[in-house]
Amino acid sequence: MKKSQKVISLVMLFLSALAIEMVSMPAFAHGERAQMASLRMRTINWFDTEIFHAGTGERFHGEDIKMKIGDELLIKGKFVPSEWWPEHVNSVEDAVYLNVGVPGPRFIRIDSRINGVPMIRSTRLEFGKLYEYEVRLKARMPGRFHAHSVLSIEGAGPIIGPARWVDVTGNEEDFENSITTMTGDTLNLETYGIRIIIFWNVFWFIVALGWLGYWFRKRPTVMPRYIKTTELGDDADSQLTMTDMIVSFLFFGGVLVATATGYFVTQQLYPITTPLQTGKVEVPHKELDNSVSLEVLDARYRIPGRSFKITLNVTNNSPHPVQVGDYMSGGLRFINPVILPGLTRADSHDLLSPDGLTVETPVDWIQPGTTEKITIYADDAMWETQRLTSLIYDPDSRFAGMIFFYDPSGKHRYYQEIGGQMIPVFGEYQATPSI
Ligand SMILES: [Cu+2]
Repeated sequence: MKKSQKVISLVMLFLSALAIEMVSMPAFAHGERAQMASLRMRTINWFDTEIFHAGTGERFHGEDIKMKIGDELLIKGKFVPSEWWPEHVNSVEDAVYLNVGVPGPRFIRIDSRINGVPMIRSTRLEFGKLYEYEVRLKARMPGRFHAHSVLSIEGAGPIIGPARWVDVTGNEEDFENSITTMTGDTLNLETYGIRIIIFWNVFWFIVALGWLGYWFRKRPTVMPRYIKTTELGDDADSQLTMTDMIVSFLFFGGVLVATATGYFVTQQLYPITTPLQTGKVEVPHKELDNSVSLEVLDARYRIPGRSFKITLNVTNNSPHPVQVGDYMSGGLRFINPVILPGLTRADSHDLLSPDGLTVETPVDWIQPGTTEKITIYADDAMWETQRLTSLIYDPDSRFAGMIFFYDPSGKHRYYQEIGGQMIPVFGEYQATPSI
């Protein structure tokens, strides 16, 4: 290589290292916004999410949740798999696993449940039904993490729910993870079996190196050998010497002996074992309360105003007068401050718009037994900053979300999923003909 070429390649190397460094700067988010709008709006409707320190019950409103190594974090909430689930995304009816999104094994999961059923294994869910979940974690490593609830759906990937920043301090050495087995032994899961794992990995690595080393030593391999065998045709076997045969036989015999020895020794040391359980667990679902029913008449998204307008008929069959308090879609929550005043964001990443919802209604409260036509406007720059406006580029312009009604005392709440066709509007709402 010439000197100039060397300099050029060094510069290139430096530049690519710099580029990698730049794109891998500390991540303050991890792809929440990268998922398609339709995936976030029309897959899992997460709501009532609460993430807090399980020991002290502290919410740490407006700041990170502060924890020490060994402290427990509780994530709980509700979700409804959308009735408007996109056609191209695999369904929750196949296999779903309740998970938590944190970068690596920063926590251990102590318990996780959907509608009270332990979620050690996967399950199936149904569209339009209500599920309550709970995940209990124990802090294992220090650091600052964005802890999400996640549903991992077979074929569709992880669908992430809301998150809170969790700040874990303390010494990693202090972490304890001991369990008592059914046979009464106490095991430290952090170190249990680690020696034997290292032994077998090193053992097979050496065997593999020896095998490759034998075939690659001195003589021409890979392409030259391939060409030679092709040329020789039926006589290709003549390439193998007697030594090759003996060495191969020794390797083969050795591998068999090692595997069998490993098996018998393990049987001797651990006579009682159970295989990993892989079946699916059935979860009973809950029905949504249909006391307040709705019919979407029209839904429009006004692009310049980042404003979403839904006109709907609301029929109140509940015993209380009700009005819309909030609307949630794609993880964003728009609040009607007339009904729910004084709400503030839990932290700077909370996707809450405390006054993002305006309700145009002929009556302050929709009385029991009546039907009213109302219009709600969900307006906030978050539509843009959370990249949900890309919804209008989807081949099927559809939306979904959860709408929440409250009675005047605030004690009764009714909620439904709403969804349907969404029409983009490029000017003012009035400028478009009504449908
Ligand atoms: Cu996050």
